[in-house]
Amino acid sequence: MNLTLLAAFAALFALPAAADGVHITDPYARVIGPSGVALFRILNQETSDDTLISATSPDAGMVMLMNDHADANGVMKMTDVPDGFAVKAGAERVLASAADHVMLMDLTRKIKGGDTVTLVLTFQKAGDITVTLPVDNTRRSDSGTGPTPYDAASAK
Ligand SMILES: [Cu+2]
Repeated sequence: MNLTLLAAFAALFALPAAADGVHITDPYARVIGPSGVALFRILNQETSDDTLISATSPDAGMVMLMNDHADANGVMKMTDVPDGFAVKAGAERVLASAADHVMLMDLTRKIKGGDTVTLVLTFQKAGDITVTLPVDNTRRSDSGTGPTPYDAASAK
């Protein structure tokens, strides 16, 4: 049995009956040339904390969890987040363009507004959630609470 399976079994046995999954709401992406940014809300309806630990995409050569923030001199910096995005039990985390985001690099094809990109989000406990994100290069608002046709959730 590999580690992923072990983790899956451990998660299964740890899940209380009332657990209702991890939800991704109102996901969307913006692209500029060969890179893009993916934004969405993470709603953790489980009774234990979870963390988005990594992401991959068939549409990008590299995907990174990143954070924009001001450094000690007030200069905006973008750094990767090796520990991932933690979401407390029952809580919601909003990825926003000037803060937490998922960065798509080395896009594998020409992507324009109106297209969609696919992201596979890997959570420590909830496992993989595949999300289809509409590309909207003009949108600047944060992801809303949904429902939208692009919402996704962890497997039950
Ligand atoms: Cu970035």
